[in-house]
Amino acid sequence: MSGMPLETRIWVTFREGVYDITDYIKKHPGGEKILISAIGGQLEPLWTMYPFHEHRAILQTLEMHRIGNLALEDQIDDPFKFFDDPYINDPVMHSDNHVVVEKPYIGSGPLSRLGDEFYTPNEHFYVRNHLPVPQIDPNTHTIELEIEGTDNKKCYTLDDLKRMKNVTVTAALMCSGNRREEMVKAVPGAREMVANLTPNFISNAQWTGVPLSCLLKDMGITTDEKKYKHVQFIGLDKEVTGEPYSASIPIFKATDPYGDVILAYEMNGAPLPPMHGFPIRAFVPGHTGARSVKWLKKVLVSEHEAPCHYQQIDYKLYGPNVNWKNVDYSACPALQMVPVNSAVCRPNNGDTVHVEDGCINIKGYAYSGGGQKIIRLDVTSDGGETWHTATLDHQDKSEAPHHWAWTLWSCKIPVKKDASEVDVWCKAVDSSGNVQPESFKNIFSWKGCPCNAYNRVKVKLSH
Ligand SMILES: Nc1nc2c(c(=O)[nH]1)N[C@H]1C(S)=C(S)[C@@H](COP(=O)(O)O)O[C@H]1N2
Ligand SMILES: [Mo]
Repeated sequence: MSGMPLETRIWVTFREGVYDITDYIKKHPGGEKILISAIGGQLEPLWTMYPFHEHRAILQTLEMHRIGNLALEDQIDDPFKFFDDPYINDPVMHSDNHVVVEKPYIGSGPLSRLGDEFYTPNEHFYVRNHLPVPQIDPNTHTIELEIEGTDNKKCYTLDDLKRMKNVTVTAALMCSGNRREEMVKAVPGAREMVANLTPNFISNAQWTGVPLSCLLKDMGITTDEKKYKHVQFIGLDKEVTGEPYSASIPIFKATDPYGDVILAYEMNGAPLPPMHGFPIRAFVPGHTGARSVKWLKKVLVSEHEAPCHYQQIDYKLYGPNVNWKNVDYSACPALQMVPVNSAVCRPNNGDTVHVEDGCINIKGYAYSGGGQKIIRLDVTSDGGETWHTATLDHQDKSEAPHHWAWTLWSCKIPVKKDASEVDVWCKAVDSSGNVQPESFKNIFSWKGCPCNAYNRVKVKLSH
């Protein structure tokens, strides 16, 4: 038709369906990655890499864009059979783990167990992958340091790094989406998210490695640095586009000798396990988990933040009014230091607890980012009418603002004589006086982080 603008429409197929995704692309949570193998083609190779797409909410979204079906002679029984599973070599994790997503692996030790040990055993430490685990030969692996746009480059083997002075840092690591499940449940109409994480996406360990501040100082980058504002970490796991997982932190954190950022090769005294970044990862205490890049290949001192989707789009601080229709990604900062948080580890939601002397026992964890220390943990069993101060059972002795570990706590709280169930809430206070918000409603974020409202568990009582 003359006078009508020519427009390219983008169609893809999935199983027997044909879909027009043109209008959907800008809303796609994974960004334009969807274009790479999808233009006029099948979604199956893309979804072999990102199999969590076969999720009810996503299939429903896809159905809204169906424009027809393939001709019978073009339909294939199992279109997936032509594509190899890129996760085939991923390590097998502990069978007790609570698995939220199989591929890429998102799983953790059971919540009740996590709160039992100050140092989380490596096999129960939570894992949050976005891509297949890369296979790396430690004997030939090198780590590059580079100042962007200059010839100032250094290259180290693992042995080179292990010969340098190392430090051991006691620190928790928490995923940006920890406790997201509660946020999604608490907010009516919240969009279902793919990884609805339970409160066990935090763990605590001893990390050994080389201080990044020393390596940077060797390259002339110190706490006085003015030109370069960010340090990017680039991993070896890659998207279908070939783009590696990357993240960045502000230069002040990287150069600060007290910031304790390390290139870590040991976790709880053992070589870093494959799932946690073997043979070496960046470890950024006090910041959200996403910045501690695993399977580290390169450290890039730059004027810019990492280009990665997980720095630019996900794991950002969005207001409750922001959604996919009105979002301005560049206006919202990346999540770095994380706010004060806590959760009950025992009993779990729905458990039956025995009442002794009119009381029940509760235990859990508390943690605050940015080097803050937990100074108090409050528990209530009557909706906040009366609060009880928990005992801080295990806490690292380092002081704020260089306190990186979680705190384990316990509390004996009274319950009503005739009650058959009780709601237990907990909230932590950190060394800068910050306290968790009461509800998720006013802190809702469409990307599901951070999730730090009071933790609430409902338990049945046996008298
Ligand atoms: N290379 C790489 N680094 C990564 C990730 C990843 O997928 N690839 N995930 C990040 C996220 S979101 C988190 S929460 C932590 C999880 O570290 P862990 O699996 O060792 O607990 O690693 C971060 N570093
Ligand atoms: Mo994460």
